[in-house]
Amino acid sequence: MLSVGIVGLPNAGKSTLFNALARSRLAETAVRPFTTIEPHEAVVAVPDKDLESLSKLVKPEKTVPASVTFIDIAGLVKGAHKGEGLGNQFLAKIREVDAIIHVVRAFINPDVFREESSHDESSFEQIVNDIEIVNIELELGEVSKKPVIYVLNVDEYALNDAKTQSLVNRVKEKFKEEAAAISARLEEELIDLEKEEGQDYLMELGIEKTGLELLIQKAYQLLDLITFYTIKGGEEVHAWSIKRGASALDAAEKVHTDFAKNFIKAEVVGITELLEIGSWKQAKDKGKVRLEGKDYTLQNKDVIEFKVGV
Ligand SMILES: Nc1nc2c(ncn2[C@@H]2O[C@H](COP(=O)(O)OP(=O)(O)OP(=O)(O)O)[C@@H](O)[C@H]2O)c(=O)[nH]1
Ligand SMILES: [Mg+2]
Repeated sequence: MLSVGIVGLPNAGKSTLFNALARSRLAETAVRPFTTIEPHEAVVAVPDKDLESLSKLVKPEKTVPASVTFIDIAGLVKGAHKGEGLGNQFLAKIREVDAIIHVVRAFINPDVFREESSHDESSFEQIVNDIEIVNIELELGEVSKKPVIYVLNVDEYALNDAKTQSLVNRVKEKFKEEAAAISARLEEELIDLEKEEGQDYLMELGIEKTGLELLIQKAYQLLDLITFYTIKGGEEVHAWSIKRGASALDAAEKVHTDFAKNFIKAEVVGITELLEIGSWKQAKDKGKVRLEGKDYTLQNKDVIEFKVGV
């Protein structure tokens, strides 16, 4: 399963973002630094409208979304790799993840303690300074180079600012990695709202995607992942993530090791086509369900039924 570690300086808003992603206040957040001591993990369902549509069409007993594990750790400070602060204990955790979300403080809140706050809290220089402190610790802590998404944690009113957009672009350019602006606190507030209420609220603010949607999308792009679906003869609709370029056999392996061992054929149809036609049976009758062998290269959003021997 895809795992993503959340890193950053103390008080950057890591736990706030983590709670928002988990849609639950699992981690304590506070104005003091080093609030997080023990790492928290949450398994979060990947939002997927196509999966919802597929589930409506198949009406299975169970629908299982693809999932991502997010890990929230203690803030990293200068010297963390040699034991300063708390973060060093958790560098080991970060070594294991597939990708990193690096939260950078770009909100303005004098109540929230900040070390080395030189001038404008959301200036490019301050942001670069903060990022470099953490990056040096990751490097010295021997966290191997892995995909990073820089998340500028901004105040909600600044989300759609030209200034924020420019900061995001400059961070992307400077660090040659993905970057996005999110308001962790705003996202955290969504926990208390019904899904639709939350969507309306975001729309009013001119925000198209939730932080979760945005970050998962970026993580998939960075890790070059695609999605495929299995329907288990109509019993269970399941979404899976897999590396682009994976074969039908790789997919079978992911679903069940026995499937790979006893693989005969894969029945495959693209989800858009299946949804248009309206049922698996009709798709088969119309000859739209293809029979593919082990070497077939999976396409994003393929729906697959494995034919296995015993
Ligand atoms: N104004 C504003 N405050 C925020 C935002 N995000 C987080 N905060 C506040 O900043 C403080 C620190 O947030 P946390 O999520 O606890 O930060 P953390 O990075 O997990 O901190 P440690 O666990 O101590 O390293 C809390 O009081 C949050 O409410 C934001 O987008 N805007
Ligand atoms: Mg925290």
